[in-house]
Amino acid sequence: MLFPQTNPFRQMQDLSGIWELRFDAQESGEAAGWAAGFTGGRPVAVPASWNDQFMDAREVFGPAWYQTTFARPWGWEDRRVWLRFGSVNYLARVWLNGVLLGAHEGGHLPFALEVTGQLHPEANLLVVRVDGRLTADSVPAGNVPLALAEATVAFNYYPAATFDFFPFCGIHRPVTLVATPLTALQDITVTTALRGSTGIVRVQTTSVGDGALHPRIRLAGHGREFASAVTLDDAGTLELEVPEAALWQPGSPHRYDLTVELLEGSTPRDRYTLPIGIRTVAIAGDQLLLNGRPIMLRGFGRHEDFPVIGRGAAPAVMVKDMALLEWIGANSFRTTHYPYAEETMELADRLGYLVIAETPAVGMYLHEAGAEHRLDLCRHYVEQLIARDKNHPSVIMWSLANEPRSAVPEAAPFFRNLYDLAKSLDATRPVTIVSRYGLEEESFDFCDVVCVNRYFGWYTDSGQIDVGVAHLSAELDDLHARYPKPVLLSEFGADTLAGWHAEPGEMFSEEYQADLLEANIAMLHQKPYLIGYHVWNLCDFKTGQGIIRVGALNLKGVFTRDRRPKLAAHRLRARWKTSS
Ligand code: BDP
Repeated sequence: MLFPQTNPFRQMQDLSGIWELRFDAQESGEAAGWAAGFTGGRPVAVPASWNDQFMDAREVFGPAWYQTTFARPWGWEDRRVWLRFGSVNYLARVWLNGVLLGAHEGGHLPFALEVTGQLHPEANLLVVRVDGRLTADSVPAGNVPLALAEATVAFNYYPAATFDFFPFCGIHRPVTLVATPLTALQDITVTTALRGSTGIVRVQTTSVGDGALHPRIRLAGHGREFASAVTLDDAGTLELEVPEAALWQPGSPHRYDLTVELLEGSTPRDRYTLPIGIRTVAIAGDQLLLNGRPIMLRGFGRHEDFPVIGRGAAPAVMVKDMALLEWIGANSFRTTHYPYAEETMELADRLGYLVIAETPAVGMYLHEAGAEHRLDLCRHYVEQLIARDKNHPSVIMWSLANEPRSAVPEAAPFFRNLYDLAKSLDATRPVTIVSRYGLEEESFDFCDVVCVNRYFGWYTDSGQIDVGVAHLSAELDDLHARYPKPVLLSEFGADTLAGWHAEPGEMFSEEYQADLLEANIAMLHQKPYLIGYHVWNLCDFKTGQGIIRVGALNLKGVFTRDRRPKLAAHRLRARWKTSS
């Protein structure tokens, strides 16, 4: 479903605010009729994780029941109406006025439930049951026996997870009531190409309702307007040309407004305006090309994570993180380890950051029961992620997974399946997985880019930056020899306690982190096949409790959790603001 927008044909109402929440430890809520409304709720903010809003709920993962009431907006009685959830982590079941509307599995991706004709003029009761308990066959998984998760004792977290971040849960992104005409645009797919200096914009649309309506497009921007589109095929693909196109790229992220109208004769019945960027992405030999020119990615892995709100969408934090990227001179980030809020993707488009968009398949292990469900879910994530983010010029690559436990024969066919699916849905972008294994990652045989996470000088070669750099250098060369493709160092870094100093640097000091990053970057710039590097992490972030996580935090941020720079941030800035 298209991201909600307001214009003379479309309206929306944001249901964010203070809702009511009741935990259901006995799982008796459904039998007790809570779906039709419950008493004894406590106030809770939506969107936000519930875990840090209370003193008694940090390690409560559900089930929990949310409810709120709303009136039908004026004039909506003859409209097609949807309830759209930006994301709910992890399982959601939704009732409107006591009637079950639907269910959804998986955090971080939106879902919409149609409620046309079901709204009362005044009081409507919306109830959502959220279950954040992860299981062995959920993706990501939780509560996996240690041996199966291939975790070491050091990575044995409470609460148990197969990944290194806190398993926040709740209604994490806005809940929106959306109204469209009965016959409405349902989806728009835009791809762009270049013929010399002429931009080629191709647009496909789908609609719901009366099939007799037809789409018309126009493009406006940079003082010009383009309306003469040609129809390319039976599927109704429209194409228009933009001579001397202003291209989208970091530093000058030019965009055009693409307006799609659904016409009855010549009368518009629906309209949607999408800001688009004209740009191309390609792999050529060992290089990543943006608009035909090699580009080097410098940036970060990140998290949606902030005190109190947990993983909840917070526009001020999104804007702040973009400001940090700008200040430090980064040009890219990966949406580690799940799709980020749609508002963040829009900011990346607007401000000109290159994004590797990742599915929620983090830390997945593949050799146990539940394989079929896991594959179905991962396919669903790939489909939903591409459907959601395909029109963002900022997205230059799809990452199918982060650090799957892929040293098993099932792994390569599993990821081949997902790779083929991603390519069939979007032939315009490279597809990859991010590996902890390197040479043994058989999926690199077919992935377009080799992405590895490496912690020499930290988990191995601890305290010895130079030894770690030499090991990484040799390993990258081996990797490229085995898989002759572009290589991205997708994570490297060191935990660092802000305010802790040592000269010469030693582990956990600000000097050590700064020196480790600098020494690695100097080496990386000598590798002709390297298309970039992402420091782990932009900011410190919350994890489960464990002996390697002081204060239940991963401290590899170059900024603290409250976004203050460590020494490494200043050093990166000095490097990135003056060179590439
Ligand atoms: C990598 C993971 C990342 C962790 C990081 C670390 O991809 O999620 O947070 O290690 O240990 O393996 O800091």
